[in-house]
Amino acid sequence: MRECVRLRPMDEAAVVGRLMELEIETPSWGYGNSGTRFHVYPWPGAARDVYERIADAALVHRLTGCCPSVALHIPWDAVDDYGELLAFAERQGVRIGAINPNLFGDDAYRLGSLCHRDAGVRAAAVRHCLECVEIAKEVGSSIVSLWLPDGTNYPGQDDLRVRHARLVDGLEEVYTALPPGTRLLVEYKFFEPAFYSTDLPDWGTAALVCRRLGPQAQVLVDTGHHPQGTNIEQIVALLLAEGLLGGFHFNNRKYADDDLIVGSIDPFELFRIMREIAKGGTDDVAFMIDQSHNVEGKIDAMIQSAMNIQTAYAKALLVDDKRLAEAQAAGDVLGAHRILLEAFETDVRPLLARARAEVGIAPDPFEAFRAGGHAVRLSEERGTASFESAYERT
Ligand code: LRH
Ligand code: MN
Repeated sequence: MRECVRLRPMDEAAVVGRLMELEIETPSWGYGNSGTRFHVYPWPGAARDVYERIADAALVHRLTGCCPSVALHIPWDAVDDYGELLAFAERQGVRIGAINPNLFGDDAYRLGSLCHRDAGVRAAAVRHCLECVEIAKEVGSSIVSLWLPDGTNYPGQDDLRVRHARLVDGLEEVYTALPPGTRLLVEYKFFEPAFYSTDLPDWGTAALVCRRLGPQAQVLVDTGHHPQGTNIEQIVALLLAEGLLGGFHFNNRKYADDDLIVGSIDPFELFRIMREIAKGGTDDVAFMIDQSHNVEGKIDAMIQSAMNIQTAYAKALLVDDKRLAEAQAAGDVLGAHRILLEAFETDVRPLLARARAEVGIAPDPFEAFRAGGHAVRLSEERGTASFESAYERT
């Protein structure tokens, strides 16, 4: 691993400046116990309600310095008084970010939500999205982030073109309710829970729908929602070029939508994605994490995730643009490729530690979490199973 050569001051300052601008939103649903269809293994001290989830998100921000907002999922995070919830979040030191409607957690949605054959179910789904637009207003959020599981399991089960028309009709009703400055992020996914057709399966369908809706609609790229072998950074580059990239749901996968820690399986892919971001033109791109931590601690997983994104971004910012452009112009295929590798193979931990020190953050937030005894404190405060059993052995 090439030691991070001490960059000329300007360079390092510029890199650190861009790095410190990076804001990563964490998902409330990543702090609670979650699992697979096989089992949910409870984690001692895991957050049990929206207030504890926001408190844990605030702890992650205090320890990393780069996670100032938390996304909510409705009704998982529903409360009677959103003003009180906003005040609590502000007291904790975080903003409330994207509001995620839930169009999968209701029996009525067996055959879809916005694309359901029954007008009553479609209307209920639209009403839920409009409720989320109102919640966004109440908590000062400028993003409604929509994923819908709609699809079919067998050929012939429903008419694919008619379902698309229903989708567009439903989204248009939601879009028209958006206050100025609020964006609707449209999240696609190529399969699951539907296993034959998905009504919003890929970036192309999401982009077409967003173009039809208008400028406040943009595409959300969940990095776990593509067929194996998909060149995600090329999708990102294209959506940026078209002004259609609204945000990310960062996570990583080995097989399907595994929702593992971002950069944990393929850090070079994350670097290539952040390289497209480092090239600029990404002011209003929302960097959000969307993961479920089934066997590991929730807070330390979120801290490691933020650190992995910072690491990939720091390396991406280190690419020698001038030499790269020259090699590309010269058609020097491997020369150009190696310039990218130089940056990827740079150990940016010293640079990140210096950048964190400048803003009073521990050089390694993960170690700071462990050394701070937060996990044991939270398990005692929340009266869950003794912690030693899980941690002592680690
Ligand atoms: C769907 C998804 C979506 C969320 C959910 C928690 O797979 O990525 O973003 O609503 O996970
Ligand atoms: Mn997602």
